[in-house]
Amino acid sequence: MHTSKFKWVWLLGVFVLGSLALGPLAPTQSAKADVPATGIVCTNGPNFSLTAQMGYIQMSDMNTVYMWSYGLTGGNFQYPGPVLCVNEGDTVNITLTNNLPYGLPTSLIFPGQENVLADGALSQPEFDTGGTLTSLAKSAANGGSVTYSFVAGRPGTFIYESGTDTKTQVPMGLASVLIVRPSMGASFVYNRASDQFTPEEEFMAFLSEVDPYQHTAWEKSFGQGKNYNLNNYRARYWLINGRGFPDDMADNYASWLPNQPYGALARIHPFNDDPGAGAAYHPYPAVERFVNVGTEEYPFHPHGQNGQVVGRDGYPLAGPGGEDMAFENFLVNLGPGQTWDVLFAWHDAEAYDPITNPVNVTVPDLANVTIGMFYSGSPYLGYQQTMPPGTTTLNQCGEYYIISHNHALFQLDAFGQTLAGPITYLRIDPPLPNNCP
Ligand SMILES: [Cu+2]
Repeated sequence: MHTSKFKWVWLLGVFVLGSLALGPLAPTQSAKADVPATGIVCTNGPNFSLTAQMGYIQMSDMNTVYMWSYGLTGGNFQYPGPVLCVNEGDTVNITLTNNLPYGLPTSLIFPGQENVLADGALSQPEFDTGGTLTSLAKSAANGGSVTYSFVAGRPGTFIYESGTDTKTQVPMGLASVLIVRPSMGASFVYNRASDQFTPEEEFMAFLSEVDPYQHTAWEKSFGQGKNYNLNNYRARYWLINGRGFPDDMADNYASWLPNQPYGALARIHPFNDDPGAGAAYHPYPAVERFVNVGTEEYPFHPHGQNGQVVGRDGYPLAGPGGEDMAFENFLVNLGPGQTWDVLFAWHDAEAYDPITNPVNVTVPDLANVTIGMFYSGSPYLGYQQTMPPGTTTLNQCGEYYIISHNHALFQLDAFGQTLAGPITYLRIDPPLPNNCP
């Protein structure tokens, strides 16, 4: 009786603290009931209606930046645009409506897709009367629309983006992700048994950058962007899934980021493919789909474990005879325009346990350690301990957090505010069942 009452009060205390003081960062439930708090949010095809339009996003230095991006037609402005998910072999139809400001034309290109049609005819480059290339694909006049269609011929992670005035329109935000799922099933990256992953552990790192002077020029100069010289382009913000740190840790559809719906926290369970391990562990790894739509290399750097690189640019890594050429690597060094597909897992390799297998180093005195905001108070997965007076923690159930970030450290920046760029975390929950919300 006393125990259960105590538990209830304790839980209530955690809940109130969580909601009031610590709520925004706690990765619990998504603001949108039908969408999981973490992981890729697919808009499923094969038919889509997108609108190119202007809007604003919030940076982690609290600056607001004017953007162009895609939203679902009739829906909200969002950056990045919807993640489009289709199946291999689908005939994909995407109607683009052009609501960009200033009468600008725009178009869509689909790098990696072949024989793309625009309103039923092969989508071709456009030239002005002087013969200068104006668009890589058939464009939609302002206020008009074009329907692009293609057969999704092979699985992988792809970019879709503007093919018109690309030096301006892509960095202004007109780029997002197309995922083609293989015929083997939605829990495979490619048509290989070794590419199977845990479906609820599918993540995206959509990496991009913003030069605020370019964006302000378009916002303020009545459509000419004329105060901006492209030769002076220099990114000052770097984002992951359209957010900077710590906003990127927040749930998908976090209420205070109405135009930046995609979080970047990777939340997984320990991996163990031994059949005897049972339901406490996941028998397949997680997958992260990395995408670079910026102008610079992004050497992304997940701590804690190597990844298994299974594909790049929408191709499985395979030799001429189809041999599996997937390789294990620490760094994921994305060039501009690249996509990488990387499987990863967290192994409970040493099986540390406070009673049966304690960590065999002396834990320093509390006075001599710095306690991070996600620490549980215990070095053991699944355990929480009382923290020193005055210390609060965002830890929910004894889970681990491992940093995962861009390793070009100058890019960890929001217009001069350091440690505010593409940094996120890997969260490892204790084996199931656990007390995690
Ligand atoms: Cu690092």
